[in-house]
Amino acid sequence: MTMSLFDLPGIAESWQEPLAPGAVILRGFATPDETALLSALQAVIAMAPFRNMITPGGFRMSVAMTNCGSLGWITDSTGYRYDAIDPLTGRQWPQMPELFLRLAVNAAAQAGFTGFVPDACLINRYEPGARLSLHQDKNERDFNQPIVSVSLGIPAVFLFGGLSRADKPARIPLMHGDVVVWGGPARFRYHGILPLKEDYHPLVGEQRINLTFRKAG
Ligand code: MD6
Ligand code: FE
Repeated sequence: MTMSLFDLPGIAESWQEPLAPGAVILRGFATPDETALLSALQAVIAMAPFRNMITPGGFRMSVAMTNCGSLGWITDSTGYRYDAIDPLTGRQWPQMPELFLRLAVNAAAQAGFTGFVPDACLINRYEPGARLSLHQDKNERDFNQPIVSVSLGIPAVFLFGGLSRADKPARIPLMHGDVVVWGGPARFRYHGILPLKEDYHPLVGEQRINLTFRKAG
């Protein structure tokens, strides 16, 4: 019998691409779980629908968001923060699906961050034209903890800058199944997403879903 490398589940279809000190792309890491991830996502958004939040500056975000886990990231006219209650429903955010947690823990470990246990999963939905302007992630309590970011659906161009907003960002394509793990010296790098181009993904349709896992509290 001849066995191809690509018959080895969980190994050959995923590879690491260093992005910067403290940041790595695990290409295709989430692909083996794509179907189960998307059905768990459906259950979450049935309880906590996507919505376009308002920035402290008064702008409606083009990216629609929701959360799962014990804490959720929100923005409104008073600022950015994590909260245990979904302001839209008045209830706690849905529990983080066990598969989400396992994927995030395994991705972090693969990147060298052992002991990462996220309590927050921010779920972003990009439709064509939606974008995320350059920002730093600074609302979490423990900056020694990394962030794990999972891309599903149509491709996006990730802007990956430096520690100053003025640093010219690199443009990194992120595809369905890619996972970025980001911490240590990369934790405060500016980053964003260019306006999404129209495209179609057979499982996800004309959109990109991003899951970002954090230890927020
Ligand atoms: C996105 N991601 O990929 C937006 N933040 O849709 C982020 O803002 C992000 O991917 C911190 C670490 C990784 C990320
Ligand atoms: Fe971010």
